[in-house]
Amino acid sequence: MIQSITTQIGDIIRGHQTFLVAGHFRPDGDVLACQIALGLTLQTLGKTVEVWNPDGMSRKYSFLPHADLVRRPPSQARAFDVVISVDTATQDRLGNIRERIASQKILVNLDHHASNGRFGDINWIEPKAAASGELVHQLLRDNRWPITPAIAANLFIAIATDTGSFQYSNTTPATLRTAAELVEAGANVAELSRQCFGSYPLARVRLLQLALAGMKLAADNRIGWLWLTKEMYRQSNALPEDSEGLIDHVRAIDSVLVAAVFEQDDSGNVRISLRSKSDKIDVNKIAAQFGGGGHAAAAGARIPGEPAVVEAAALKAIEQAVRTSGNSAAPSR
Ligand SMILES: [Mn+2]
Repeated sequence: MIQSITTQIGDIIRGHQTFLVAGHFRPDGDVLACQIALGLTLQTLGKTVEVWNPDGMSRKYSFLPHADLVRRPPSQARAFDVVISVDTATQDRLGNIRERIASQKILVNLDHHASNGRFGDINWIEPKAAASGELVHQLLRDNRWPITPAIAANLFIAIATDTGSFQYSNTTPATLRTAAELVEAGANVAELSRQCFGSYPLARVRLLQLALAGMKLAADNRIGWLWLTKEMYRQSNALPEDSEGLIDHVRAIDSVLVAAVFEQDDSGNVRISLRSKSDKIDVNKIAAQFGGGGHAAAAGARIPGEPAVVEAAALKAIEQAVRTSGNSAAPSR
């Protein structure tokens, strides 16, 4: 009999004692909430567990129940029976975690990015899932492990953030059924939504204000983009984590099919985030041209080079995708 992947991973968990739950740098709601939910589950099962993120817990998601489980990796390397990597498409996105793992017997790779490099010993990659939170929920349900209110709250936020509050095209009937089960298990929709989507720091809005002042449009307003410069962060007193979701303000313009946000990082690369509103434009493919990846509707890349050069190259690729998509221009007021 062929074992289901959730039973396989369940058996690995049942058969070992020490665990690391690892997630990608520049963490979003999905990765952090999945890391906490898996950490809580492993604790309940009596396992010894560490939960590491290269950037630690972000201020934005510190409202998540048991957020204090998420730590930066310690300076001394540690040995684990099992490392579970969650929501992380490529190993390099685990940052300094990799060098802090002295040894591991099994690496479990659990993710929903189509571009995932399948770097685990066991790979459960499900691009149809809107969020890794859907997979974690399925893992718990199939193994009949308890979904406590704290776990439910975390997994609800994992899914709510990766679906833009259940608005993006990745929201399927299965996504909504999972969300319903999480609400039944104790996730408080109004309270969690207020904490997650309705309580931004003023610095984030100031950053948005500065960035929107420099917003640009091309291809009959079908492409919209903005820059987040170091000067804008300085002026607004914003943190890197405050950039999450700013792209949605460009994406939400009626005529825009592809939204982009450019940002210079400390190592001389330009980070580009891409969103597509057309099912004929796959931004994962655009990002892949620059060594990045993600999903059809949301992707990103880190591109070495001068800002103006990278911007020109990226826009050329985006324009090409928009022009060949057959989407006609719908000029905005
Ligand atoms: Mn995700």
